[in-house]
Amino acid sequence: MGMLINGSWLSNDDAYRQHASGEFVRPQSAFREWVSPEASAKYRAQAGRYHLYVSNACPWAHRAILVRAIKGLESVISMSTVAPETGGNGWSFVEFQGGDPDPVFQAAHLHEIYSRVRSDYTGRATVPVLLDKHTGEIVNNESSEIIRIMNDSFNAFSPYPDTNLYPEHLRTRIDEVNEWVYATINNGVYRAGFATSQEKYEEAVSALFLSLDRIEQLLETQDFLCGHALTEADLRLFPTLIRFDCVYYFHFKCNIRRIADYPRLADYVKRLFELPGVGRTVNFKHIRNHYFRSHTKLNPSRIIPMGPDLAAFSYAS
Ligand SMILES: N[C@@H](CCC(=O)N[C@@H](CS)C(=O)NCC(=O)O)C(=O)O
Repeated sequence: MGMLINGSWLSNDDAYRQHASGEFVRPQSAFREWVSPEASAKYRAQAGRYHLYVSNACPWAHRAILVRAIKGLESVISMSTVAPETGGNGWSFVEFQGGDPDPVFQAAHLHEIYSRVRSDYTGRATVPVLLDKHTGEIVNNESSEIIRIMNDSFNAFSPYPDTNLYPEHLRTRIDEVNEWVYATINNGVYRAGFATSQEKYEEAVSALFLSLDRIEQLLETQDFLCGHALTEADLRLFPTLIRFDCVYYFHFKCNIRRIADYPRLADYVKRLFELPGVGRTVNFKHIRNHYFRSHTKLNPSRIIPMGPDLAAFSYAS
């Protein structure tokens, strides 16, 4: 995939990705500024000022795509998607099929935007990215924060200002759920898939299925992860669940059970999929293309499996 070292692109970054124990460890995101509704803020919430770079394949970017849709911010925050496949240049706008051209800098690859914004940047060129078109700066590249920015700071422009995905009275509960869902499910599937030791793989898969079992049980008495209302906790879980049976089960060897084997979880995914605006955020073509054609160590033939049948997740466009 490659990464930036002091502003220069290194296309083979194996030495930086491998961890001696065989464990996959996700690096921290580097850009952590905030957009605020305050008139005096450096990054003030304004319609048309910010751009979101996403990949339709990426579960972290999917969180941002979902919150943008649910808050009705499509005409307020512009968005473009990178091509689903990645190669030695990482995420690209032009190299592979299926991406949008970069509407802001006309860059060919996402890493060019990172090094342009910070000329000595060392780290990965990840999606999602929230960019300020006025200053040309990256405001934030951490999905868990980008979704809070969109939930809180753009209410003056949102047709749904009362939709609050992180309400005060549920914060402790949401934070607590997010913590174990992130560690064992969102990042857990990657810890399983990218483990290079049997022990670390088994650790990740065991924790993953304990958490899925736990959610199956939770859903016996409640409709959503934190009770009877939709919160950001559900929108952080959904991107992993919708990719599970078609990618993670097989590609990341998370194959103890499918989501389809859990009656309540399966129903929960379908209910979330059918919420207004959600179905059209799911792009199985990009999802399959990305994982099966980009991770050549896991799938050297780059053949995309035909199954499973995803007819249940079609939507009227
Ligand atoms: N913590 C980040 C993680 C983002 C992330 O890892 N995105 C992946 C795509 S699924 C990426 O762009 N990876 C490129 C790389 O690691 O070089 C977030 O939640 O926003």
